[in-house]
Amino acid sequence: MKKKSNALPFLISKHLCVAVLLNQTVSFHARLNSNINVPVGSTLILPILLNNHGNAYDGSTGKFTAPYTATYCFLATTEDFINGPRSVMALVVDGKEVDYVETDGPSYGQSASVHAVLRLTVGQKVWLNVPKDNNYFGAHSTAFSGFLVDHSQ
Ligand SMILES: [Ca+2]
Repeated sequence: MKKKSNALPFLISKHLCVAVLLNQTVSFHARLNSNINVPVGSTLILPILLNNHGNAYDGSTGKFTAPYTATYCFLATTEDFINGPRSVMALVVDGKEVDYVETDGPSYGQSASVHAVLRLTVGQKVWLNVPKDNNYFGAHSTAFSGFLVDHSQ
């Protein structure tokens, strides 16, 4: 007797899983709208949202909240373009620093970037912290981006 194939139910199940995952995407790109000084210990808030697919980035608090347990990529770049102040920022997860950069104080026109590919659980928050004072962030060159890489467990 020929054994009954399980191929069709498997394919239907796989197709439904893929369809669900295709809708579980998230990405954002946020930038400044003016040159700003930020007090030490503050969150660097980027209120202009060129993209916020999935609404995971909050432009009023500057924080990204992981909507799914997944792997995400984050990047942020800044520039100070006056002598004296520097641009200092740290990428943090739930307040814990994972990357840090600063530009040179006496110079100007220097850029610096933080980036990370992170495995996050649903609800974890990622943002840019300003760990030192005497900062200057240029509007035309300061941006924060992130996107979901994959859902694999
Ligand atoms: Ca400077």
